[in-house]
Amino acid sequence: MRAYWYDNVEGVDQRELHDSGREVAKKYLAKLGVLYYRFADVADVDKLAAERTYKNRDIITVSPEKMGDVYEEKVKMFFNEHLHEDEEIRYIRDGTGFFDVRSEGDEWVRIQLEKDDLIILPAGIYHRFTTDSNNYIQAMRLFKEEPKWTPLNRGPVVDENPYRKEYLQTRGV
Ligand code: KMT
Ligand code: NI
Repeated sequence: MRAYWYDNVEGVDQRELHDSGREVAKKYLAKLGVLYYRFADVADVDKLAAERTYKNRDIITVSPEKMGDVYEEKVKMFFNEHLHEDEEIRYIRDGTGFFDVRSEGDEWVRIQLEKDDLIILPAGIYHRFTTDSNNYIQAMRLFKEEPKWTPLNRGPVVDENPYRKEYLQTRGV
């Protein structure tokens, strides 16, 4: 895992690094409510899932080989800024990719993930996902019984969502 400020350069594919060269500390991610773990052993994931009452999981592979013609479309869709009314947990099993999360000042922080990285995005944080220029990631998605993580795209209505408001309140941002 490495986190850094996104460079906001336009006209460059979302899958490029967009590295401003300014690092973001793990501690700052924690302040945003974003938690990071490195687990080589799936038993550690089982423990975390049990503690947070996650009961189900699946594996998603995002690649042109797996998705065929819809790959490019999916990659664009994952990159729409959105939030969920529940936390989002991803455990990377293979490949690489980026989660971008909004900072207190509404800037993008880019989080680069690889195999054995596990990330927890809190409910209500605006974020987006993309593969990188290798166009391949495999991730475990953890679900509670009834996940409420339909993507809610950013806009005036979602800005008023109670989970968004609660997020801003608990983070003091
Ligand atoms: C997400 O939350 O955007 C996804 O599930 C994308 C694939 S998981 C790395
Ligand atoms: Ni999401």
